[in-house]
Amino acid sequence: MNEITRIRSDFPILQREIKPGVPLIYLDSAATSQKPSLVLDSMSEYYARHNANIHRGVHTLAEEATELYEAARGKISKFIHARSHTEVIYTRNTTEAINLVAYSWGRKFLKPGDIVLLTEMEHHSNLVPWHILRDSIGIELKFIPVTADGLLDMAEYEKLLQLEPKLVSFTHASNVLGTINPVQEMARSAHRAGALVLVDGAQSVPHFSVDVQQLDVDFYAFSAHKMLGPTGIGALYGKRELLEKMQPFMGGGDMIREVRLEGFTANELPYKFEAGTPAIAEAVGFGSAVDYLTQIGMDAIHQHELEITKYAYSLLMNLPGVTLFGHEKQKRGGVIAFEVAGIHPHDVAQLLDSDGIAVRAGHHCAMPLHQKFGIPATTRASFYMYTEKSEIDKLILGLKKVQKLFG
Ligand code: C6P
Repeated sequence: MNEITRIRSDFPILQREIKPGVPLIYLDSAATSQKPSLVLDSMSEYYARHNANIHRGVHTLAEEATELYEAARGKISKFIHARSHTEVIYTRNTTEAINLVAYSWGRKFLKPGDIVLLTEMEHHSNLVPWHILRDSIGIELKFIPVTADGLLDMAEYEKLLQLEPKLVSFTHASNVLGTINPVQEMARSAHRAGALVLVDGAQSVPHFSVDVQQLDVDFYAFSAHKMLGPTGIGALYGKRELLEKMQPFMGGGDMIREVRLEGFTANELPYKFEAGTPAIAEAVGFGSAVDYLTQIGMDAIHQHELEITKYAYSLLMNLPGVTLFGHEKQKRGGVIAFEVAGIHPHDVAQLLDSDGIAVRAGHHCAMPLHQKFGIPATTRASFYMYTEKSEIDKLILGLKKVQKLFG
């Protein structure tokens, strides 16, 4: 059995047929990844043997559940190379992690007229929280432009830094262009200009090794469901000294040390930001996802995806009538968004689905980026550790069939 066949056998859903005789070809991992048995089994085992509420009981199950929940945090912290597990806050997803920073840091430390610097390639989850903050406290938003070939305009970035923004917030990897941004270099420049740095890691942590200390970012947000884990849980990494100074995000149980009728004292990190009963089984699944990724090795995963992406890019590029977005030669992540001349992306995706091929069509929650390129929508194929070259071949055949059908 070769490595990819062995990996695929760990994912029950990859054995599925979409209809009799039509196997699933899952090319939508940027939307959400599939889950290996290790993750599914750990969650089912948690409910079958250890289910209880955490941090609240002294009985055996409560202690076991708490231990599992915190052990998962430890694994996640190690995975992204945080200094301490206290710098890893569980959130619902990347979106909530970014909203947490906008609310808990932004509302406390930003004043009217302060600048937050974003980019034109952001997902809505790194745009709208800042729009909301602008509308409520009067901050100003500026955007690093995207070049015609899908990279951030670094010269323009350096100029925008002269405006002394308080925060630079940008994606590590674009979910449309596949661009991998130079985080370390950008963070260095931002810090030199006196700004903090928030990175949206939704499309990076799942695909290559991330070291938040080496990158020297202040905040880093990601979701479990894109990295083999369950939906409903994600994480925010934050430097301890910043998290300490921020106001709580939501109020309720677990995030307090003491409550009086007149007020409360916030709990220590990371609990200060985790109000109410959290997603416990999901945290356990998140921890198992990290175990699985570590076992395969992030460098091996990245290498496989680079190869698959290069293969897909070269075949798609040579398909007449197909236009690809993003940089051709730049090392890029495993997503390729494209247009098929004269055919709406939804029709492309629907017809591919009849051959069992799952791709995404639409603006991929990056409407401003699509507007920039003057198109309402694209079709997007995205890859992961379990994607095989034969699946790319089937995508190409599927696209030729779509083109033939539309004449
Ligand atoms: N992009 C896609 O199909 P959540 O939904 O919070 O887990 O992740 C949001 C998010 C943030 N940043 C980037 C770069 C993303 O790609 C995503 C999710 C999915 O592209 C769903 S829209």
